[in-house]
Parts: sequence; C-alpha cells; structure tokens
Amino acid sequence: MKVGDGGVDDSRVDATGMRVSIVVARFNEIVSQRLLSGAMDALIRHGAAEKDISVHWVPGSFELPFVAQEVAVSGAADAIVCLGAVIRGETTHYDLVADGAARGVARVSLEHRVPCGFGVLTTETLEQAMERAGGKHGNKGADAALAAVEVARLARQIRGRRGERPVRPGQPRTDREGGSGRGTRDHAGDPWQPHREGGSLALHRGGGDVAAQPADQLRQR
Ligand code: INI
Repeated sequence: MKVGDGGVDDSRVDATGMRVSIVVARFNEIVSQRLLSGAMDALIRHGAAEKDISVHWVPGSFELPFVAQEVAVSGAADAIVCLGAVIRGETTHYDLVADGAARGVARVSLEHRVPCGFGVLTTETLEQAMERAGGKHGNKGADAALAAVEVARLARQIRGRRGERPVRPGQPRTDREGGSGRGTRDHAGDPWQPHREGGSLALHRGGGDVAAQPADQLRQR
C-alpha cells in the first residue's frame, strides 16, 4: 500500500532495529509538528522502537543540514529525516531557504553515506502546507521517514553483499584510497576501528553524543 501520493511503498519498509534521527524546523511549527507526528507514527507502525528515535529541533529549515550533518558524523543514526515547511512570502528569502535546505540535506546524505529523507514542504500558502501535513495530500513527514528507512535497509543489503565495512566520515573509503582499515596501530577504544571479536574481525559504529530530545518526551510538546 502506498503512503500519500508519492513513491513510497508502505509494504517495502521495515524499520525494525533502525536508529532514526529526526531533525525538525520550528519555523511554521503548526505544520512541522504535524509532519513530525506523521513521521513518528509511520516509523513506529513499521517496527521502529521509540527509544531508537531521536528528535532534534532547529530554528528553521535552513539549519536542517547542519544538524543532520552533526548526527551523520556522530554515527548515531542509520537514517535521518529532515522536516520543515517553507512557505512563500513576499521576499526571495523563500527561495534561499528552500534551496539551502534541499541542497544541504542532499549533500549530507551523499558525503556521509547516511540516507536522509527530505520532508521539507515548499508551498505557496499555509493551506497547501497543511494539506500535505496530514491533510488531503497525505503526510510528507511520514513519506520522508519511510523513504529514509527503505533506503537505509537497501544500503545495508548492498554493503552486506559487497562485504563492505562501514566508513567513518572523513576516512578513506577503500583500501586503495589509503590505509588498509586493518590497522596495525593500537586503536583500542576507537569504535570505528576493526577489532578481534570471537576470532573474526568486527567493527562497531558507536552511538553519537549529539544531544537529542528523546522521542518519548516528544509527545508532551
Ligand atoms: N524557515 C522555514 O523553515 N520556513 C520558512 O518559510 C522560512 N521563511 O519563510 O523565512 C524560514 N526562514 C528561517 C530560516 O530557515 C532560518 O532559520 C533563518 O534564516 C536563520 O538562519
């Protein structure tokens, strides 16, 4: 079954065991709060545990990429969902904010190899935004959350098939790019370095230290 009228196929999404960070803009909060509710509901309906969902509020959509980047670098999330509402006013600010958010989020996703769902509405009016935040055009927050999880699952399959190890942002991606990844130095305590575990090499991505609002407190907002 499809969610909304977009390309997200509800039946393909399994959020079980996924750590998801939602970054949400406070600007036009009446809309973004609904996008957030839609995203949370969709993730939980698809098996995500509430404890694995964190929520980071930012002032406006322009700030979404920076905080998404902090989350990505921390290694705390398998998928990131960016939510906001950019509603056209009478100035060109709209275009700058919308463009900055879209390009910035795409860049974070590609550079840090963490799927980022883009649930930022860009509309002419508040009414159009509300229609896409749980109204007659569905909830784009839910769509963005499920898209990010679907892609995170796919990435996991592809990486698993290639036997590829996770990459710490800013580190060489392949052996040819520099460093073998099987360090001879003592990397004790570095969760990104391979270590012996039951006779085979293992590599853990540690949780991040980015301050997040736990999802179970969110409902009280
Ligand atoms: N931020 C939004 O999320 N939506 C908007 O519609 C919007 N408008 O129209 O100005 C908006 N502006 C704020 C912007 O995102 C930044 O927070 C601000 O420029 C400070 O950096």
